[in-house]
Amino acid sequence: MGFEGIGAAVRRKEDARFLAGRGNYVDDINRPGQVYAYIKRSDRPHARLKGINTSAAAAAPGVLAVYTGADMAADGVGGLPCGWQIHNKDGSPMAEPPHPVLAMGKVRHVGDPVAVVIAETKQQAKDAAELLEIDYEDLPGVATSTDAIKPGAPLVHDDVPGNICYDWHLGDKAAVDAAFARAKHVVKLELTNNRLVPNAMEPRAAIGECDVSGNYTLYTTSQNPHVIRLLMGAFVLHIPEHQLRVIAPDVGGGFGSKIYHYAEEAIVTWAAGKLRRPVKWTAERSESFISDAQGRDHVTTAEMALDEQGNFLALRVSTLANMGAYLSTFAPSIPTYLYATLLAGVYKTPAIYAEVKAVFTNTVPVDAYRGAGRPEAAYLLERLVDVIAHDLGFDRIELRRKNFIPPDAFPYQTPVALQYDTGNYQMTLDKALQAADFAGFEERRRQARARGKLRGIGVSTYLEACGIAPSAVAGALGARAGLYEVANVRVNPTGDVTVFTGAHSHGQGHETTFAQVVADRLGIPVAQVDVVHGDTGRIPFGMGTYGSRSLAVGGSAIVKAVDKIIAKGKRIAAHLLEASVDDIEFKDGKFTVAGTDKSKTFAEIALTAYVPHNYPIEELEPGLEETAFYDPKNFTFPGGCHVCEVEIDIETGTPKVVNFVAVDDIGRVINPMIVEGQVHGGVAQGIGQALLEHAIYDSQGQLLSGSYMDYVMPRADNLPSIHVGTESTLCTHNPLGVKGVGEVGAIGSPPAVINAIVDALRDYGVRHIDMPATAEKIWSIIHAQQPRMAAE
Ligand code: MCN
Repeated sequence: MGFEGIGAAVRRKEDARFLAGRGNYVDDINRPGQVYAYIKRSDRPHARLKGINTSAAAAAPGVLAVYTGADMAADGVGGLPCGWQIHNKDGSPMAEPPHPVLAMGKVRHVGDPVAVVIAETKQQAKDAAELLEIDYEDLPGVATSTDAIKPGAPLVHDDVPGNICYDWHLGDKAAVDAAFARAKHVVKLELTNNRLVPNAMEPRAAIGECDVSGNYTLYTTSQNPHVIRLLMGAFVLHIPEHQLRVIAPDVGGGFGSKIYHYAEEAIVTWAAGKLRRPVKWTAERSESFISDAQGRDHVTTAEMALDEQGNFLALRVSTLANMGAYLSTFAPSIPTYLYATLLAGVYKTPAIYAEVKAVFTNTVPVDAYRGAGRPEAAYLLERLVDVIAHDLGFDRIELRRKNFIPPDAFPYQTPVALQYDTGNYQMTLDKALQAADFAGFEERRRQARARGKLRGIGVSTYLEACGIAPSAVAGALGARAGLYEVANVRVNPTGDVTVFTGAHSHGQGHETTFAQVVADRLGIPVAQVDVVHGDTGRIPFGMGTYGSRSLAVGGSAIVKAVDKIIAKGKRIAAHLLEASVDDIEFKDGKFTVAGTDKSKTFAEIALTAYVPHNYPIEELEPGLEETAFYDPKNFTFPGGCHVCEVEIDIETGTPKVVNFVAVDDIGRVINPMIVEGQVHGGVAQGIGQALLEHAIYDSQGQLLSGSYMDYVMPRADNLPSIHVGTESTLCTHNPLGVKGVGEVGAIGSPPAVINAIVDALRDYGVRHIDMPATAEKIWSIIHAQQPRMAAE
């Protein structure tokens, strides 16, 4: 056995089953007597629901039941709750309209669930749903946030005037106004952050089950089963938590879209109770496009005030955030506390003021998608810095260096609430520029031109906050739940270990990295540590996985629990070795009396704990199992530099990423191979957002890019070989010194890509191009005018 502890590139334990097709996903699970749900969804963006005739569908072969919103209301089923409350500028709470599980009175987006048909087979349920007679009265719809706030725009919710969910702000407006008044330069940029469809590899699925005693089990594709149990049990179905078990087994990716409590989970659980048969639902891919929460969708105006030398004096930001038709579980927090608080980025801008209006539209609800708020902030800043350099003639690298928070300024208090603990932005920039051979770029540009290609290079120096979050801070900011994490570490009598974690792994490799953390601390092989997650019946509690929190928060809870195990082990060893507990040292899996060769192995201590023939039974309970909660003092603040090099084909406008370098400071690295994979995945999604992906609605709210024919996912040939480097400044407030990595790729990369595209098009007078920078958009720019270069 080679070194397997912290820092070792241990191969993923979970791949033994995943690579052999032996995963156990929700759709792989079939319960005895199981029946199938098909959900009839609105095919129109906005309509009054005048009536639903279910009789033909109910009489169709194999059908057990057809339910509508009225049936659920009659049973006292509540609406889907929102987990975060934002307050308006005047202190009043945000508009929080009801979100019925099945539509009541109106449908508000394409995909809004209208009725559920339950039948013996999936096909029977689907066929019967065709027989539902739904009497809709179409209403005018509205799809964009800019249209939704226009006077006279259709109201998505009759009692939400102007479609405004909230009008919120952060920062010191007076200081910003004063800085703008005295500034030598002001540079303004308007930009949109395109709407995305998460597209996890495994579509969502759920099975509800109810036994004779009224005990419910829900199998679901969730990133946080305990939160689903809490929300669904307490607010929607009113099932006591001890009678509701939620299991999220293997989950094939989530990227945020599986955090939330969705209608289908409540539907199958409730229907299982009514029918006393297990009820299964699995989304079809096209259904996922209109029923999974989508991501981003910001329209922003940003202005920077600068002095003559290019020092940033103040930043003013105004953003419209499209919430979609209803508030998804975390949605209100994304364009506020996960976005505006990040607007300092890596820069020492002294004054910042941001206003955010969240707006309802007739579109699919929007919520956190990989990065959640932080990509929007990083994109805004890193585009703005390049535009400043362009407009005022500064060197884009020197402008960044000049405005960086210097390495000796930490801890650094930003003007937008966050206090960064550590970072070194000069270092990551230097390493990335070197790895990308930035200095040699102009020669590559020249060579490309000779081949008929336009070549550009783009840099982004981003920062993010993750490892969500200190509960007290989150609570003060409107979170309705705590954000700690829980670990239970059970040492079995023979010295192997089972770790029960409240985090959930759905691609991140926790079974391996968490085992490494434990193995490292206990001096035992990784194979001796089993990590259990995703089952409220086995794990004490948990807040789940999102916001790149699992290692920093969940891993820290594991460390705390392991440290309690070691402390107890020392007391047992002291008894066995007839020494004082203060003299016992624990190292490399052995408890030793300091300065002697008297020792006991970890396995011997474990066995003694369970077979207490010679044990301090008066002072110590037998067994070796500990639970710990960890509530972080602060977020962690990964930052770094991404450099992207593109080539554009002049004939077709097709952009190709030819080189990508990501140098990220993620604190101490547990498993470099997994980290590299996480960065690769994030960068792939960032390149997808920058060049290809776009959820496009027509003006009324009909989704036009609702399948893979129209919504372009990045494919292998859109991606270069990605160079990943990690440079560390250690997090100062968690015991591992780690920062999160799960989202950095998706946060740092989009501005690097767009900066590279704009750089490639510099001879065409391009100042900005909105994402996605498709071949069509680029072709239009190239062919709309002659390049300045050619004209000169
Ligand atoms: N890690 C490490 N050293 C560090 C930081 C992390 O070895 N310094 C390891 C961790 O132990 C873990 C992995 O890297 O195995 C990711 O850790 P972390 O940054 O804590 O992120 P989470 O585990 O909380 O995962 C959430 C994050 C988010 S928010 C999204 S979105 C996302 C992502 O992870 N969704 C993913 N990566 C994904 N990867 C896959 N395959 N599928 C998804 O849905």
